[in-house]
Amino acid sequence: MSDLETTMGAAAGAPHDNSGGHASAAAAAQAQLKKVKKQKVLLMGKSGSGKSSMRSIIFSNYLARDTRRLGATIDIDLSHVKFLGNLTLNLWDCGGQEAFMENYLSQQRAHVFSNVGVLIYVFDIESRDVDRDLATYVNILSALVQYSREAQVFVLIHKMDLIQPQMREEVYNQRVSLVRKKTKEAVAIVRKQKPELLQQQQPPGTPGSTGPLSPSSSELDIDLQVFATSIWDQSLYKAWASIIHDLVPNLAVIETQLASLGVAIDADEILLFERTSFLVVSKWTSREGENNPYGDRFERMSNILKSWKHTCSKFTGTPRNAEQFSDFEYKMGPSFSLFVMKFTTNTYILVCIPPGEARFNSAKLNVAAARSWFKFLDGPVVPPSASSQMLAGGGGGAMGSYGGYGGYGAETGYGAPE
Ligand SMILES: Nc1nc2c(ncn2[C@@H]2O[C@H](COP(=O)(O)OP(=O)(O)OP(=O)(O)O)[C@@H](O)[C@H]2O)c(=O)[nH]1
Ligand SMILES: [Mg+2]
Repeated sequence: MSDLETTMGAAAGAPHDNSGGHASAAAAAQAQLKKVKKQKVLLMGKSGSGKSSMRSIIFSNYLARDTRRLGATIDIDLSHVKFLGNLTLNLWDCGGQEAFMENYLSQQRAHVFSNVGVLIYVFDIESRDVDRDLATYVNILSALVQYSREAQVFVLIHKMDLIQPQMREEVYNQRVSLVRKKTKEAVAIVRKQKPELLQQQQPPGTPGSTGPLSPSSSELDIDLQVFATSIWDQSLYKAWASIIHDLVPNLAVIETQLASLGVAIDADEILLFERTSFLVVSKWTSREGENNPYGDRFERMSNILKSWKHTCSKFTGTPRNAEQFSDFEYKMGPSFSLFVMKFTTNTYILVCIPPGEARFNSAKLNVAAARSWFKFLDGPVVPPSASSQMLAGGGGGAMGSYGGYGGYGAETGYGAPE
């Protein structure tokens, strides 16, 4: 295990790393680990398009069939979702009935569209009034660009299960090209309306501000990501994992640590899941593992594990949001072995390795031993002064530098709907 600790320590910038070049990298990594990130996420789209359904399945352990009981959202349903110890999503599920939409675009405009990190816009593929849906989308996007031009935009073409399988690709592609066209239109509208709109943005020089734009500036161009989704299959997990991926703090550190662990235990693949949603936070694949022909295996595993969790709940009589299992093993004869275990407070880890009992057992022990190097996933690390107190007389053990939930507490409820 000492080799593993050395590799992992270097990756995390652990306190016992004394080399000059590593020291600054370590300091940067440490500084990054201390941050708690809050992100305002707007979930918008026409009434009945499936926004609350998705949110309930991903974050509140609903089964797809339970969503039939959901009523229409009145105004804005605001929830604070703790995603890992150092990321909180302020999820604004905005009821999509026309009267509400008009209100967001007029009276509540600044309130709704300011400080947005991510907009998730949901289109119901079965909607009869596509033109009207697209017009609303353009209005919403214009308001977003006006108040939060750095926001990321994800469009979900939803309820794809209602389209015949052989038609899906064609229908989806048509809709995507329409959405892209309308996105450009929205950007053009905002460009035309400048510079008045720009005056309402953050003044130049404030952090995150890119300053005034020239009329020819391309900074308003939106990096749009579009996904085909349905609550009835794993596509939902693919889309939401992509949305979450860019928001996860310390991603570079997580990826480096995961790669070090993967190499140390000679794994084929490692996936790190958030414990409630089972969304993939990060993954590492060996060269051998990259030959795996199943490109959708990550979201499939999210879906399978979530279903497994629900099944455990059903047969043990425990609530669905309780922790349902700590360990899951699967040995596929001479092909591969796999285990999923509770990793840190906020995560599960899946490890896929070549077959062999000894290899399997030692990988499990090593993964358990590597836990302490991922403690930062459970909250910001304690400041260096407190950390050195913890280390006093201790000698730089793995746990020494991480302080669990330090400083992570009550929600401020930023921007609760009026
Ligand atoms: N077939 C199918 N039905 C879905 C899907 N997603 C959601 N639904 C159904 O669509 C209906 C409306 O879903 P909601 O999630 O309440 O819609 P909403 O977008 O939140 O609506 P508002 O709150 O009024 O804005 C529910 O009966 C869901 O079961 C899907 O992927 N496929
Ligand atoms: Mg709703």
